[in-house]
Amino acid sequence: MGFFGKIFDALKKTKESVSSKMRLLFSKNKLGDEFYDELEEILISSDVSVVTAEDVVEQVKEEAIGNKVRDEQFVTDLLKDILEDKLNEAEIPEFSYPCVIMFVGVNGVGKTTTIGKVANYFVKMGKSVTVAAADTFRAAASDQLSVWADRAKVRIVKHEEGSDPSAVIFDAVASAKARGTDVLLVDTAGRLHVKENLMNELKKMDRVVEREFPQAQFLKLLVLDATTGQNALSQARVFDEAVDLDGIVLTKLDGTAKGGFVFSLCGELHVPVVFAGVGEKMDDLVPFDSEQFVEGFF
Ligand SMILES: Nc1nc2c(ncn2[C@@H]2O[C@H](COP(=O)(O)OP(=O)(O)OP(=O)(O)O)[C@@H](O)[C@H]2O)c(=O)[nH]1
Ligand SMILES: [Mg+2]
Repeated sequence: MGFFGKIFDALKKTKESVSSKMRLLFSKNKLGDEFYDELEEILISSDVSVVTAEDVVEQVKEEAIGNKVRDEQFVTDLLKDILEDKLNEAEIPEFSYPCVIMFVGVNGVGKTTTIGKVANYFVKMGKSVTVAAADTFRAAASDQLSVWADRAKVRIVKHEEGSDPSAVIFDAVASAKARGTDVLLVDTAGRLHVKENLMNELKKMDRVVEREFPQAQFLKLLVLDATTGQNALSQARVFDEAVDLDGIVLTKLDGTAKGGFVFSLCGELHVPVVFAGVGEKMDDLVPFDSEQFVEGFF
């Protein structure tokens, strides 16, 4: 791991792309309308949404004019501060125990892998963990989760393929309550956010936890593939409407050059990023760090 940490290292591709454009911009332009237009374009090209890019550049403009300073370092530092403020607009929830965390998201974003990593994260903190295989839809989904449960050395509750996911959650909650488990992690089937029946199924699962385990902290985390870019925002909006998200896990940060949508997630949707996945192995997960993310961004 490098000096700044895993999030910083994972953003290498993003940083290369944004930094070279920034260098070019500073080399040819004085601060002025053209400069700010190009700055906005650079942000948008790394998947910052138009709304957020406009807002950020407007703030840079105001500060820079007010301070009558025109040097590169000043503008860069200013930009970093403003971007970090965007990330901090959504507050990361603190875990309290017992706690149930349900992982939702579209197909293949990394939900099951993330549960393996998060299980390991809590085990290392000395917590007891159970995972629930409520993806009863995809063939062998529970086998995949079993492999992760073995690796992290945690219990798994599972039913037969094709059974009702809410019934799995019901049993897993009963078992967690009976054993005094600290953390229950629920895997769910990948679902397209545009499929209404699948989103309704999610609401049903949500209600089971609310009803059966009111004394637990209940967090719903959306798993987003960081290589998706701005489409991730519309996924987040729809899942947030369906189950009221508490946070995001950003996966595949190690392969993306499109991390800019994260500023809009926090700044426009006010949903915080809780964890970041930076590889395929069990230890490749870190609590999100906004300062590191901004430093890694450019
Ligand atoms: N590079 C990288 N790969 C990841 C990361 N997280 C998950 N993956 C890979 O993404 C692929 C899909 O992961 P899964 O965990 O099966 O995704 P899922 O969301 O459970 O998929 P479905 O259950 O089919 O919806 C696997 O090949 C993982 O190894 C990450 O942080 N970095
Ligand atoms: Mg899965």
